[in-house]
Amino acid sequence: MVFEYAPAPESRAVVDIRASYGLFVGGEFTGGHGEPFKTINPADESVLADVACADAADVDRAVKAARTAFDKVWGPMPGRERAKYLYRIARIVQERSRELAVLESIDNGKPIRESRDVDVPLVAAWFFYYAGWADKLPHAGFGPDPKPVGVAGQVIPWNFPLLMLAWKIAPALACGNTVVLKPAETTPLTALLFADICRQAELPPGVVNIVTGAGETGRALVEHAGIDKVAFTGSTEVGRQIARALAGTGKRLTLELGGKAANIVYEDAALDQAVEGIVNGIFFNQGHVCCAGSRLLVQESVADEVLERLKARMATLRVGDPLDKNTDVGAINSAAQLAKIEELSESGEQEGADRWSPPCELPSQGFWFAPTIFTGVAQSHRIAREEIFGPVLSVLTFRTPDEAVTKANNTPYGLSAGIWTEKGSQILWTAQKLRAGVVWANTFNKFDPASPFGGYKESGFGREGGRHGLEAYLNA
Ligand code: TXE
Repeated sequence: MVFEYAPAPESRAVVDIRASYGLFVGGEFTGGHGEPFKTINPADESVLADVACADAADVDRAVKAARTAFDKVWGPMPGRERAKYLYRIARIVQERSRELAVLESIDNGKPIRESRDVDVPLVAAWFFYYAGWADKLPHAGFGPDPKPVGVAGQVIPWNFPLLMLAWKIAPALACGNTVVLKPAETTPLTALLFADICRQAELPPGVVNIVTGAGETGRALVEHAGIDKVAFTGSTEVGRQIARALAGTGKRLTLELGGKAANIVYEDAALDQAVEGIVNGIFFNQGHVCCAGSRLLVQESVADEVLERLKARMATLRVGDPLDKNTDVGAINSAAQLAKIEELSESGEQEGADRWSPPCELPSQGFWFAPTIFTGVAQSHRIAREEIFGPVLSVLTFRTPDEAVTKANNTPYGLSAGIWTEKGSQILWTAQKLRAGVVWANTFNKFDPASPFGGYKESGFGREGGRHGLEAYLNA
């Protein structure tokens, strides 16, 4: 199947999707012993490819390949040599960026403008950034002789398939670890294209292994005795299961789980800028973002004004074909996720909140949900407490800064938050009181490889990004 994306002649990208894809183990693409599964295009429900499924024996092969590569090649290799491979991977990602972006949009449903301008450039940035660390570890305050942890088992979700892969693989490799990574079952294709990039970069076999499959494959990986460190991004529920399974095993663990971020708008904020931040905070990537600004907390005195401007802005959002470069909001990643968003939205109506969406014609095939806001939301409503992970914003109001902070912190999660005000002192006061791992001021959803990212409370523990992101992968 050939997909062509050509917004302009000079940026033509052709992606030829093979009928079937294998696992990547020990530098080779191989079959799996589990039942192959289909990955579909969520924008039209067409089948993209059959993908091999790794069972426990396949996972064992991958872990052994990673161990051999760790012991014989990658662990002993000087940091400056490892850096060369990471730089090479970063450059190939840039060279093949259009192919990666098209494949990501087809398999995930996200708009090409996001995969092309955000996801893929950040993937390259992550590899460039951690390549720069590889030869500096002994001089960076980690101790005189920091050692890699060993073999890392990494399980990632479907909302940023390539970017989550880069967040996991780049720091692990920079520190001298080898990895076995499992992408999500609804978005396995770009991880396998990345495996091809590893081959092209002549990365030694076994340093990166990709095992595809669903939860059973993930479980076999994280529970494998040959794994030294587990890194998981996904639902809080599965995070809990993994933490329980790993208790007492001595394996290192980092968890990046769900969120219910508050985006706080004070009355003195630059309102148009704040409205852009609210829209970006919840509708970027269809709201499939763990740090999405899914609760708007707006000061009562400006609430009507903000809502009016927000609705006017939402009416301009273009929902539709992910491969159209004018699209703002793409497809929901899966039927299961769509059902979850619908169910929670219905609960919002039943519990008494007011639902609003701009007029918007959704495609008849595929998984779609119109950008939606709920007003009149109480803190006790499910839509104010549970992660919806879709393009749905719950609006609450507050009178005083104390009330804003109390409401913002009234959640079991603590991944991110946003503050909109023209007063520097108000930003500092609020940021200090918020129990969230990332706090943005007068912006939202900004990511940089040098910034640590991670949560408080049920959003997990450990930090990814920056110098902090190395700590999880070093015995120092
Ligand atoms: O997550 P799962 P799902 C939230 C979001 C979403 C909900 C459910 O609210 O609606 O979770 O999404 C693998 N051992 N987030 O069901 O199941 C699985 O194959 C090991 C927030 O997709 O957690 C996939 O690769 N691995 C989140 C990965 O875990 C297991 C991103 C995530 O899937 C496993 C995604 C097991 N027992 C969902 N069971 C975020 N923090 O960004 C499943 N997996």
